[in-house]
Amino acid sequence: MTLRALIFDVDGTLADTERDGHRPAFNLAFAEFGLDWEWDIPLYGKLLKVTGGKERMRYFLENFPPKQIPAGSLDNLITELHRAKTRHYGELLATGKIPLRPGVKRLLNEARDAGIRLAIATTTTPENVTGLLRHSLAEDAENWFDVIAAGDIVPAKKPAPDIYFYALQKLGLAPEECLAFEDSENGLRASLGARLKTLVTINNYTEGQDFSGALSVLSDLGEPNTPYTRIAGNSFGKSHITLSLLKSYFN
Ligand code: XBP
Ligand code: MG
Repeated sequence: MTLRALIFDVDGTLADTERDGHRPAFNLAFAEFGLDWEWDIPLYGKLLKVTGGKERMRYFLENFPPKQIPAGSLDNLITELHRAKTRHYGELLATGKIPLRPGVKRLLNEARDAGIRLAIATTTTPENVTGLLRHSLAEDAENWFDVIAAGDIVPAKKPAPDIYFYALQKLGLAPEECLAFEDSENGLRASLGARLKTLVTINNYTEGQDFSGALSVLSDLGEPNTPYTRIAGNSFGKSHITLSLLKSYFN
């Protein structure tokens, strides 16, 4: 089969959004609602077990119950908190201080030049994706992607494969024609569940997770002058991931 499309996860893969983007945005939303909940860096690492911001808040309340839980409908509270969190996250993105990870822009440009299609498969909201693309990649970057599969468009979030099935269906491609990029075990379970070859680039929150089944596990995509570090799998003997290298998986 020929490689026809690259499908990217967003959080942790395109950019290190979790620690310095989503986490502070949740905390700003909690403060806005007069809640003394505070998700510090280690706690957030535990909460990342669950994908989806609304689902994560529910998991927090059930497993790390704070002293202060307002009366009334928790579902409504979570919906409103998530709306506020998404606004704060958008404002953080607009500062342009959340850069893309090494090699991401280079590889996206290379794929576009070669006519390889691009797609997104993420559990975060569509506006968070377009905000990141606009502020960290290019003003028109939303149009670089044929499909942006995001958020509640499928009911079951990663590690369920549904968001990848959705992206494949919209692309009109078979999994054998695509390659996925992920940073987390939950993400990898989702992409492998959709039978996608997957390359993993880790970050501080996901190092040490189980990445069995990945093509390769790397520190990042690398750049010509700042090579990636190989954690597992094929090292290719290269410093950075290129399209021709990815195509070698399809021969
Ligand atoms: C990302 C997530 C998201 C973000 C927060 O997972 O789990 O929930 O942390 O985004 P993945 P929302 O990278 O596997 O897609 O608050 O918009 O859900
Ligand atoms: Mg991710």
